[in-house]
Amino acid sequence: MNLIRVNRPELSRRHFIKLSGLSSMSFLLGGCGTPIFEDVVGKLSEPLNQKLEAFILKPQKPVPEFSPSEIEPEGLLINSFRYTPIIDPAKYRLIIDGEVNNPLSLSLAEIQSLPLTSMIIRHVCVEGWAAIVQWGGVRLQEIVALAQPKANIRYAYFKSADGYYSSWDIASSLHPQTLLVYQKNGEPLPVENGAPLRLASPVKLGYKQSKWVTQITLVSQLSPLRGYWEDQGYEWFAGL
Ligand SMILES: Nc1nc2c(c(=O)[nH]1)N[C@H]1C(S)=C(S)[C@@H](COP(=O)(O)O)O[C@H]1N2
Ligand SMILES: [Mo]
Repeated sequence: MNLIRVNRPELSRRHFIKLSGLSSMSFLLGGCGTPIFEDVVGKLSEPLNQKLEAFILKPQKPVPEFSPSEIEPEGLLINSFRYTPIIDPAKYRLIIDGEVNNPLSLSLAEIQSLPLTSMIIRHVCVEGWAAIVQWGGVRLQEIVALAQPKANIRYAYFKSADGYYSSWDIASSLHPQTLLVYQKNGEPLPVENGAPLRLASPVKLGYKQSKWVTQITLVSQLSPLRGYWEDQGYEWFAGL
């Protein structure tokens, strides 16, 4: 496996682009000639690359966020289908593999050296509750670009330490507010909420927001297994 070491303490954008060997933009332009973007941005009438260029230069519409006073500190209920896995942060690695040129195995320190993004969004669980939460972490698009995905990737699989799994369309995965987070409401992410690293995004329902993520696999095809709840009849796209 061709591992890269992310430089500490700081990985600048420029360095990041150099490391990944291509800019995120060229990656997107090269990687998006696939129907999944039609699913998300509507039927493409213009030539594909022109449309995609516009799509990237005017990135996916940001979801409006809430103000700090609207955070509901007690609102986020713990919802785990099984046990809470205890992960030693010092030994933790996030694997990024699949149809990529540069498979990665990142430590928590490496992930935390990437630019920190914070957002206040509503978490919505299909079981009938919601909560406004502040999340802090790294944009998933940064990490995906570091792995240098092949041009045909269309889906991301997320594997969790408790046996949970889910899959996302690539457009939602690359949304600027789709984060891998290690902070909740300004504090280190509690273990029950998915520490050391979980997904958080305002574009998907709660069951898509995998906790204790240990592996992200980028693929061009979905396998018959699409997600823990999804395989029991819950909607796969589960957009908000
Ligand atoms: N690994 C894992 N991730 C998971 C779950 C789970 O059981 N295991 N539950 C999902 C569901 S249904 C919801 S609503 C949210 C709940 O997140 P929370 O427990 O931090 O509130 O996590 C999602 N991610
Ligand atoms: Mo949920």
